[in-house]
Amino acid sequence: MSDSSLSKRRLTICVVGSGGVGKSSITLRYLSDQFPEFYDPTVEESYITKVEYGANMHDVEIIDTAGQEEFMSFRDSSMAHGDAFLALCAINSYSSFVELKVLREKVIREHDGDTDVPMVIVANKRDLENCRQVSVDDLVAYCNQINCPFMETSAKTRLNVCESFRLLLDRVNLLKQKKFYQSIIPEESEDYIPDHTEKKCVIS
Ligand SMILES: Nc1nc2c(ncn2[C@@H]2O[C@H](COP(=O)(O)OP(=O)(O)OP(=O)(O)O)[C@@H](O)[C@H]2O)c(=O)[nH]1
Ligand SMILES: [Mg+2]
Repeated sequence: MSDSSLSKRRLTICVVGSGGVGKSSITLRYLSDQFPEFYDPTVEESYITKVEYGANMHDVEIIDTAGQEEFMSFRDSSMAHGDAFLALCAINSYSSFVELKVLREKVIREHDGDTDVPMVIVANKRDLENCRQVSVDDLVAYCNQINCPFMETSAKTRLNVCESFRLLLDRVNLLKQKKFYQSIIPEESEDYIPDHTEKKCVIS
């Protein structure tokens, strides 16, 4: 896969979702392979890292946003500046799934109605299967409806943590290519070849 459509400038990834779904845990697991058992609500944390993608290293900023109500103003300003979004819910919390849908709409509004803003839906805490409230069917139906890939993860066991960030970079790359081709070949043109290769969803 070509990495040429990942921009040379820094890519900003926002990790969003309601309070306690595991945004900080998945970020720390990805960046330093740590898992904090305790819960310390985040105001906002930002990390700069380099990520290998394709043949090159890319500068990436990861913003671990707030989920708690009292810190929402920080989150909203970060959402407006994010290039790509890991949108989390936790499989043991149906309300976090409902909140995720609201958050996605908010991200789209912040990006001038662009439904192609790069996003991966992440259903975290997969290790808590016995307490599951969000079914795979619910997730598949929603992600097919919004044409967005998803993964089930566990920050605790490491399941699919790196893979979900990687999937988001793939998504950034794919959507940039799509926008580029749409800009040079209008959809009504007979030469336009729709991309049917997009993955609709990914099940762990
Ligand atoms: N069992 C299990 N617990 C998890 C997992 N991910 C996070 N947790 C726990 O869930 C709690 C909240 O995790 P955080 O990562 O702080 O959640 P957050 O989304 O950053 O919360 P806010 O910053 O308040 O929005 C902590 O006690 C974590 O240890 C997971 O995959 N499995
Ligand atoms: Mg946090």
